[in-house]
Amino acid sequence: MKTIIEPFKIKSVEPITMTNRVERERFLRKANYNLFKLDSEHVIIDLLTDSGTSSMSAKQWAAIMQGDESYAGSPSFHRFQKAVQHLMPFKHIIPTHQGRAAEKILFSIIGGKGKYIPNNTHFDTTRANIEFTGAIGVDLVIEEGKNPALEHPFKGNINLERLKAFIEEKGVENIPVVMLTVTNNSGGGQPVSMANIRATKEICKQYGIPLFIDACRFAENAYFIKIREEGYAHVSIENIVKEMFSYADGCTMSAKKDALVNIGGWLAMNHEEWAQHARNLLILTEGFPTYGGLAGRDLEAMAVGLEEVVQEDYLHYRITSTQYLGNHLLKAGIPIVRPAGGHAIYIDARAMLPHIKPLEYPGQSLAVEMYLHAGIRACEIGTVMFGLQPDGTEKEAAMDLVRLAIPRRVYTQSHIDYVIEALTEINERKHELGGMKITWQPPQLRHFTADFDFIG
Ligand code: P71
Repeated sequence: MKTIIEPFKIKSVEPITMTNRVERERFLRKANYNLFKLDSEHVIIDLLTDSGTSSMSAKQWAAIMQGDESYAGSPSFHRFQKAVQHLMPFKHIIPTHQGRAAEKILFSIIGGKGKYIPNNTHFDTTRANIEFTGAIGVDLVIEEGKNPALEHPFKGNINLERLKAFIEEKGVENIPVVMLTVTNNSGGGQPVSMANIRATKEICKQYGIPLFIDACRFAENAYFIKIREEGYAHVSIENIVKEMFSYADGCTMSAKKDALVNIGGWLAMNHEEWAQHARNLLILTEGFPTYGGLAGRDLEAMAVGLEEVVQEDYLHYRITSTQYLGNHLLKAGIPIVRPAGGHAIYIDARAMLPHIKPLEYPGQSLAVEMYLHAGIRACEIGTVMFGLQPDGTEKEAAMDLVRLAIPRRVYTQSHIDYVIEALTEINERKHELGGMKITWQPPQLRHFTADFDFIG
């Protein structure tokens, strides 16, 4: 059979409120053309993020009822710990309420002025937590990873030569860890190959530097290894995941992605002293080490989510349905970051709307039109997000993208067909789209709260 079906039946549904263009114009004007400021009830298809937006399974909801809410030593913690260690056999598993809490704790321990943390590409919360300590985050993704139109099976790979040169230049003593983000979200949801993880570990070993994985989308990365890397076609996803983590000394995790839950995360590692220190900080900010800012029921939901996310039928559907969206957009002549990512399709708005200058925010203009035309909410990842410099000046970002992030197990193929139809129609009259301006902005992270208007 060629048709890829959702490998689940729907037991419980949430209504989508249908709106028309006139209503959406009113809602968006009220939100000052910032999609983050819309009420989600006014959105028809919400592709703002795949984080925390998954549908949980009947088995996860059942596990929630098993949650033991004891302050200390809950059996829910032990079930959670066992599920994590089954895939990622680190000695210390420290639950946190989400990914950035794990990052905050880790970098409070190992960051600081004069330190450098290399990665393929740091996600923005990771970079922000590194910089908050005075350390510097460095992106060393391969050159192919920076070219949106170029096809390469593992565009998330780190540049091994540059990593080595970087360690030599800055000195081992100034690099507390090397990181790899799987899949590379900021680089288009692109995977890292097993060979690249293994070679990164070799370099780390040579210099005595621990390797940490930003594990958010580990299962999607494992599936790409299975279908694209020689020698893995017949290896189970579980064993691919175990091999990936066998090269690492620790990980940070936002369970809001590949643990299929709405809230949760963890920090894991083998290092005894760092773990001791991390638990002390955890008690200070998140909670006791057997719940870490979560309820016992959340730990149960993560334990079941980790079993479900490595199932091959699920991953086949997940990756293939994202590719389905990407392929149809390409067929309609819409430029996207290629190949399709695991969790999202990134439209190259700068290439699609060459008549809009980067400083007039082509990505924002496209995202706004997607909402007005069809009630679809996407996220600008470009000059709005990255263009504001610390000195208050503005500069065009490396790319102007619009991310269509796909929540896990939420939308069916007809929802995706609706998105394809809407974008095809917008593309046919793309010359009508105009530039935008910012009428108010905060000093940092302006994309969340800035006000916009059309130019002219
Ligand atoms: C995404 C998010 C969620 C998000 C965060 C900030 C602004 C907008 C959206 C979160 C990630 C991530 C990676 C690779 C760490 C985090 C933080 N991604 N690493 O893509 O993608 O996790 O949200 O649980 O704190 O929409 P956290």
